[in-house]
Amino acid sequence: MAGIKNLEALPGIPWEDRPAGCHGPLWRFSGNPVIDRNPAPRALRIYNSAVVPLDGAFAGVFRADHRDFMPHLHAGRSQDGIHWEIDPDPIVFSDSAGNPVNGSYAYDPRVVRIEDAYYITWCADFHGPTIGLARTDDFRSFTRLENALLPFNRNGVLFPRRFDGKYILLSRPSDSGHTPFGDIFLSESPDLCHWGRHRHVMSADGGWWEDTKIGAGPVPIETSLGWLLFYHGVANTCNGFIYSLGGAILDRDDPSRVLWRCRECLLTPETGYETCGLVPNVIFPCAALCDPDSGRLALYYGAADTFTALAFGQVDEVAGYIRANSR
Ligand code: BMA
Repeated sequence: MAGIKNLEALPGIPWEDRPAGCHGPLWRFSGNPVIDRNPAPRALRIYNSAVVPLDGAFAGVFRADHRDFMPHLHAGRSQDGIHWEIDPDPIVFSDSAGNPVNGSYAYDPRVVRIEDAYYITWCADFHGPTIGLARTDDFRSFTRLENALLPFNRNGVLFPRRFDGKYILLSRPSDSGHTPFGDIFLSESPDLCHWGRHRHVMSADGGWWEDTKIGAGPVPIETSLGWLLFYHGVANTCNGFIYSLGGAILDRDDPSRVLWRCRECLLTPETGYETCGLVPNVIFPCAALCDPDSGRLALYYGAADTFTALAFGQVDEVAGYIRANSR
């Protein structure tokens, strides 16, 4: 059994029982997509977005592609984690002196609670894509911190607690375009400003489904077995990239050590909202909610760079599946 550690109870987690005939460790929500096309006046699409529990309900930071195709981050709120009210305008980030410091684009956010604050990491514009970092307490005002890393980098994901006082960040060094390579690395910081002691975690050297690049997805989930990490794994085909969902378990004390990595993908694009959209065949996980009492998991993912969708599972079953099918 993989018991969930260091998370508060979440009895209101979105949930639907496993449908008959589903044999994998995860199943899709029958109400998908939870965010459809044209979800806000300025947004054509919302996908690759992050949600967290907040004050008995849910809050999130959403990737909203505006009508000129430029991605921006919008805040949003929900009572049930399924029906979302998205702010009409992008988040305005301020520096510590209160001056606005938005860049030209912002996409693929993750949100993590560490102690008493929420931190957002995203792909920010700094002479090319790199990892932006901001803090909020209420999802209404947001303070921008220093960018974590140099360009080019994407898929920055913070762990939800410190290790010996140090913050830990996963990231995926990349190029400035639609990167045809990519491994997951780890960096640590004493203050969320200075990053170092970089370590390699995993390479895109798995099976055919993930032989092009990989990138960390939601904030890792601490279990008694280790850190449950969902990630996207990318295959290249004559018709372009295919993004599937993978799973691994990292050592609890040293998360640069991979204990188990599933040799199969856990979900691959197969339903209409995953195979048909702006970019077909993309499952891009960015957030996971867990209830430690029931072991329930609700995984949020972007589908086909167009929709936001939900999948469900039981944490101990998923972790057991990864371990049993480890490469
Ligand atoms: C990646 C990022 C993601 C996107 C994916 C598939 O490089 O740009 O935002 O979902 O490609 O297009």
